[in-house]
Amino acid sequence: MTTEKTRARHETLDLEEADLKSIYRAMLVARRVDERSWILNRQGKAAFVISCQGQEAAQIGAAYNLRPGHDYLYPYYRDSGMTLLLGQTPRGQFLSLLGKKEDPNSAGRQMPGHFSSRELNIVTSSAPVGVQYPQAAGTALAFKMRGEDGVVMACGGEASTSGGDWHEAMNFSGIHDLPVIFLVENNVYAISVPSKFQVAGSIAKRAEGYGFPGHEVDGNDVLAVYEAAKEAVERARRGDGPTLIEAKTYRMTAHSSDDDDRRYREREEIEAWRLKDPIIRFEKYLFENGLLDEDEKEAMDAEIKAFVAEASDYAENAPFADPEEALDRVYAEV
Ligand SMILES: Cc1ncc(C[n+]2csc(CCOP(=O)(O)OP(=O)(O)O)c2C)c(N)n1
Ligand SMILES: [Mg+2]
Repeated sequence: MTTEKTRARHETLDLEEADLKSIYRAMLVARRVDERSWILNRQGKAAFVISCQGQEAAQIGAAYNLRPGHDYLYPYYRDSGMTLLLGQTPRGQFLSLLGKKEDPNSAGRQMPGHFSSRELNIVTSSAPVGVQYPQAAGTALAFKMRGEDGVVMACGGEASTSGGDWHEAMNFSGIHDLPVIFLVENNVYAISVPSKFQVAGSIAKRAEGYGFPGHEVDGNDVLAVYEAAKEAVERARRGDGPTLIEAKTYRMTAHSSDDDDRRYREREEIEAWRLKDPIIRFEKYLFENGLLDEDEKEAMDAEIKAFVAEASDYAENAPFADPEEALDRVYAEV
């Protein structure tokens, strides 16, 4: 009893110091890549940016439970933190951002945010919000029919749960006890529409109606998200079926670089959420538990900033695709 009380939170989750450092590092890499992307946009080099800032804990806490290349991920456009954790690189993200030939997602054909990797089992998203959910259910059904222990994670924003695709996927997954985890990153806005005008009631509680567990977690607390996702992934791997996780978080930037959020939300609201910044919060936990100090933090950040800058320079200098290649891999035959 006493020992249980004095154990730190991460110890009760079987996370070791190295895990915590990897998680922290992944959150910081995601943030620095994102910040750099906005600079490239303001310099007129990147046409469009869509950000993960504020959602790093939700993304990395959840994805830390996946086995890259074995499990499947159906990310949505904000999940750069998640895809970086699973093995995509800052260089690849900048190549995609700038539409270069070497872009690993689509060789410069898709908008940024359409993460895709055959090796890592990351399936590209389609333009309509929410269609990833039935696709993810289909992949989970394949795992089940083949008797394999892979799991599928499908992600989206809260507004993606207002569409019919979400219901169909939830219902089908519930009927067939599929090994799928639905992660809803509830960041309060759907472009300019606040969630009170987009979502009726609780998203997490809807899971009960489909016959499987739903959990609402503090999406800015990386350990809370990790814990919920760990349980969900274990449950799916055991063959016990789906789980819905609603991670309550906040979109710290405008919807995209084409959006002016000053028209629909107060600066004070953003400032209040900045105090709950998931990275600063996790840093505090690491400091308090003697797992990180100022010097180590500074050194890690400097190292990350340097290699992010290097990745961005590489992408800037990389060639665009040749015009003759424009239709390659778009049609089976031209
Ligand atoms: C079916 C459909 N409707 C509308 C859009 C336009 N659209 C793109 S992103 C977006 C907001 C989605 O909000 P949410 O799901 O909360 O994700 P967030 O951007 O907040 O992370 C909308 C309405 C779309 N792509 N697809
Ligand atoms: Mg949203």
